[in-house]
Amino acid sequence: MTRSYAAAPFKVKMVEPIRMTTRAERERFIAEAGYNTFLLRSDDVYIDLLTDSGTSAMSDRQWAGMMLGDEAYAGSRNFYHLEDAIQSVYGYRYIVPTHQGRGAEHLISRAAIRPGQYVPGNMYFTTTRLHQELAGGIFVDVIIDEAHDPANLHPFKGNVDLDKLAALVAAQGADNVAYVSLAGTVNMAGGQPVSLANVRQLRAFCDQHGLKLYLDATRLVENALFIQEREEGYAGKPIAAIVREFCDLTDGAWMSGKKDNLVNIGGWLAVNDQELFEELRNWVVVFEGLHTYGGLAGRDMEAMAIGIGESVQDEHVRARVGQVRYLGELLPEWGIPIVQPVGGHAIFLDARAFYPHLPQVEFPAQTLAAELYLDSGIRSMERGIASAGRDPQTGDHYYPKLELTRLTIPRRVYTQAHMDVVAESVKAVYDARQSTRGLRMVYEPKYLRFFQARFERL
Ligand code: P61
Repeated sequence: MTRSYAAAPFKVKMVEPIRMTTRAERERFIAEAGYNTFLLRSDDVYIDLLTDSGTSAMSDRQWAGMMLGDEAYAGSRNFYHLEDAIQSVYGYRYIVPTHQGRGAEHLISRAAIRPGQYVPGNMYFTTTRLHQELAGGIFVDVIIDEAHDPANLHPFKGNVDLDKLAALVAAQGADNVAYVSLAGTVNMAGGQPVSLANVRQLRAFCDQHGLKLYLDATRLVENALFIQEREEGYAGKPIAAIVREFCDLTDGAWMSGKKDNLVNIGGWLAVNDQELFEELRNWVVVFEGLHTYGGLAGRDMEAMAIGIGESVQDEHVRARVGQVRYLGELLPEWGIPIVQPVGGHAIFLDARAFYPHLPQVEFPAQTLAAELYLDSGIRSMERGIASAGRDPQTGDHYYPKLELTRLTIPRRVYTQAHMDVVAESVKAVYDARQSTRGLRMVYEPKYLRFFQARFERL
């Protein structure tokens, strides 16, 4: 038997207590939170798998870097460290810091989309698509069909379907396509990777049609591990080399530093085109802050610069994805339906298969997140119909094929024993599935509704 869980390449120096609550307390907390795990207080959560965003544990070197913050309004030395780190790891020429990923998405969408243009992408992400739509773009999903099937074992379920892309370009004309929006890995598909062969084909297609290819690099180092493990010719290649090869095939990237880059806050944009850079650098001072801090403190830029270096170390990525996989291997043994193959940052429970008696309009994935919290105080996140929101053109719900509940693993935070506890709780909720009732939405915000929506039990 091969063991997939590589021991973490660190030891623990500081701890943060967490607290277990009683079932009676949790009944009250989740009702007060409108059955929405985003509305729980973190003090009332036992194991917090809401997200891996901004929840990583920083290293001692990163904390030391926090003490070296140069908090000058302009020209902070930490900005230059960050610029060096991004240029040397990701390879892009021009860098714009932002307060987090969506700040970068806002700027690139504004600069690169003309109202009415199409934006093809390998599955939507909530904030990415919203910024594309707010800039007047029309998002079109061009991911391969396999990505929409939780049980399909395709090794690169994040790949773009070139035929779908070609059909869009043929129908609308390349001039009406703003750019190709490529994410590696694909969050909403289950943290699924894109192969380098696919990016190479995509690059050739874009060159042929004069299209730009922009990358969401938020979890690219995890994508690089899958390439190392699964793609022919990459077995011995370091993660850093794979990341660089991937980026070199694209025209620019936006980043939520809160994931791969191992910081609690931060993001960036990076492009190779000088004219576009000048436009982005102009917009950043309007919405984020001066172009040498972009809404971040100097200390945050320093921590991110150091985090970028740590994030591409092979042992780190192997242990990180290995821990996710460890949890992913426990659940199917009990017949629990999850998205396969297991992705880079999370286990996604297939709520449709979990609760076949609940129609999608009764929010099965939201229900499952609430039930897990009730059982054990574990916090997860809905990634189904509530997250998908509404079509701005028709006003109707989007009905995503995937109705998932995400157990997201923060980097360098929890132990293998925590993963065992999570698995046992999922099993307990699974065993009680037949008597579980759904939810109805009683409060719905206009944008990114899932963050603040409220529900009641049916
Ligand atoms: C997450 F429920 N992700 O997964 P920002 N691109 C990608 C992301 O995963 C991402 C951003 C851009 C989060 C936080 C979050 O619907 C939600 O730094 C692939 O969060 O602005 C963020 O980066 C945006 C949770 C975001 C959500 C949107 O948990």
